[in-house]
Amino acid sequence: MKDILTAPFVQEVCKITGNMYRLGWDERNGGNLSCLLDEKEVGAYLDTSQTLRTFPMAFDAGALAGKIFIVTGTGKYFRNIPDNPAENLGIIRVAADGRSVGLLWGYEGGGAPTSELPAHFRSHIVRLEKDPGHRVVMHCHATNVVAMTFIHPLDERAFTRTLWQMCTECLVVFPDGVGVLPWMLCGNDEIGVATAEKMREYRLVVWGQHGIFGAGKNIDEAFGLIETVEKAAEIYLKICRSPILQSITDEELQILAKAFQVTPKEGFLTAK
Ligand code: 2HA
Ligand code: ZN
Repeated sequence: MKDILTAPFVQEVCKITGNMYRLGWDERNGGNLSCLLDEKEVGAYLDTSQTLRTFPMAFDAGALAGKIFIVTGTGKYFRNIPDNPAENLGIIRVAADGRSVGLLWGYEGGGAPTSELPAHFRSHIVRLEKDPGHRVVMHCHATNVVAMTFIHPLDERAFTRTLWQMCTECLVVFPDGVGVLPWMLCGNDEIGVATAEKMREYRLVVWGQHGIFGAGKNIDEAFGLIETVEKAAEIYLKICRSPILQSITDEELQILAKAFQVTPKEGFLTAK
């Protein structure tokens, strides 16, 4: 068996969570991440038949039965993950009945998976239906995105249009737009259900006055979506109190979509 701490999937999570902390998006225990792993790849590092502990789940994750994920721990700090992955991360497998997860590695010292596991697992289920290559769900408290949810209408079309108008790249990076939920209590299955419902249409879901979720085929993709929205939100906050002399018009956004061969979310741009 190879040393699990040298596994690319552990090192990649360490690297990204450390970066997200340094970006200021994951203060204290803010944020969580889960990544679907390949069983064969994990098998080079761990005996995947060996369950160390079991965590019950309050929802049915049967659609993910047998699947293995690396998941950040509840109450753990992104800041501490790179120096101590074994305490702050866990590798878990969903039980055959979808009602519990078994621990294969990590959460040393009595830890458990993130409190947002319902939002993660329910989002994985929905995104895998859309795209078999889907792997990653990531949540953080991206500062400017959270700030924007205080002063911008939370209507998805309006929110997405504003973001698209802030930087030329935005429409190309997230042509599907951004789903938005109003403030809700977090850490439970209700917000998990609501988030996954949005994930049917969007790979990005903003939680009003809280943060953002991103989903993708890999960590780069999920992170890239979030950092692009965060950049656009930052520009919005810099300019929103100033007279606007010029912006990107819907016609220009249509030209952009055509040039980059992306399909903007239907109805989000005014028809030509
Ligand atoms: O894991 O960010 O939404 C802490 C949180 C809860
Ligand atoms: Zn959060």
